[in-house]
Amino acid sequence: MTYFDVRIPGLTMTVLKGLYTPMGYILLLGITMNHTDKTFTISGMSCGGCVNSLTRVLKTVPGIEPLKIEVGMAQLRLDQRATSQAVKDAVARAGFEVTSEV
Ligand SMILES: [Cu+2]
Repeated sequence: MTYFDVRIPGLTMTVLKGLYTPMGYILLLGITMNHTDKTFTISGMSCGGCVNSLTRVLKTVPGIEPLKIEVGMAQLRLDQRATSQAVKDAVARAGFEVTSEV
């Protein structure tokens, strides 16, 4: 079984490539999920170490995909599994605080 993601603007699809037939692989559509991109302003970050620790924590949260993380801000792709509160909680676990989001 091979899993891979197909990314189309506004849509993320997880495709399951599973069945091998005499004709070759056939593709099975697994999950279709909408996502939104949001930018969070974050206080308490000061260096690349902060960027690394925040990135590490955010990557553990289902539905959060870090797009770009810099000192003071995180641009994230969120699917329906991830709420703003989940982002705030994860940022707090990393030792920082969300001050605004757009
Ligand atoms: Cu730091």
